[in-house]
Amino acid sequence: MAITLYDLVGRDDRRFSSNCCKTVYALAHKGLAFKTVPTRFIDIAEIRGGELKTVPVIRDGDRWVGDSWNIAVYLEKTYPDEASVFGGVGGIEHARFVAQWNASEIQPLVMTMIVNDIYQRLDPADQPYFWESRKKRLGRPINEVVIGREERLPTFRARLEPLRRVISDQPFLGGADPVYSDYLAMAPFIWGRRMSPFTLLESDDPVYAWVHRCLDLYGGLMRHKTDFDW
Ligand SMILES: N[C@@H](CCC(=O)N[C@@H](CS)C(=O)NCC(=O)O)C(=O)O
Repeated sequence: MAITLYDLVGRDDRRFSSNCCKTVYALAHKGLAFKTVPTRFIDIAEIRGGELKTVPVIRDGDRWVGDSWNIAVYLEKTYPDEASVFGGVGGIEHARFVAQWNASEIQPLVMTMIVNDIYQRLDPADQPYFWESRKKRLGRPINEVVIGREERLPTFRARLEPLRRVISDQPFLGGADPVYSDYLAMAPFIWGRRMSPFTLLESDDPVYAWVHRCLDLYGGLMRHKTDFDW
């Protein structure tokens, strides 16, 4: 039976969650059949009686797993005969580093640049919740948070330097083939391209070429007709 993924959705079926896309990649990497349930922020409380507060969430038969990292680990343990999403023994420790680098250096900075664009592309029923919750989280109204984003771009691009150096020498962080670290590092770019016209990368940046290599994976699974073209 196919695995079910509760996948965050905005307007026009934009599947924009930086965390859900990690799970989509992990499922595709393992070649597992899955179907998605488009889920707005306001729908999350209805998943399993409100027990799970964030997406992604998967249901695999009678097993429910929440949190993108837990899901990747679950899939790796439950489906050991399929391709290793972490690239084999030891890969999980490396992926942990990439996850933390992304969570501390990259994701929050991208948020300050695109949060208002996200708001504009949400289902209208989600907008009041998003506005208030992000205002509380970020300490200011989100239209103020994005002010000065052009000035923050050089800092953002400089923070990509460790990634840039590695993927200039090899196609993926995993080497010749992608691994979960690639999907972790890709997540902010999928988020950005899906919700924001703000160009995070120049087309001559090696990171741009890597982003497009990752977008081409699994038959272009992560390309969507509504994506911004950068
Ligand atoms: N650590 C979690 C974080 C998940 C997370 O924050 N998901 C967001 C969507 S990307 C969410 O569901 N937010 C719910 C909310 O803000 O109410 C994971 O990686 O799965």
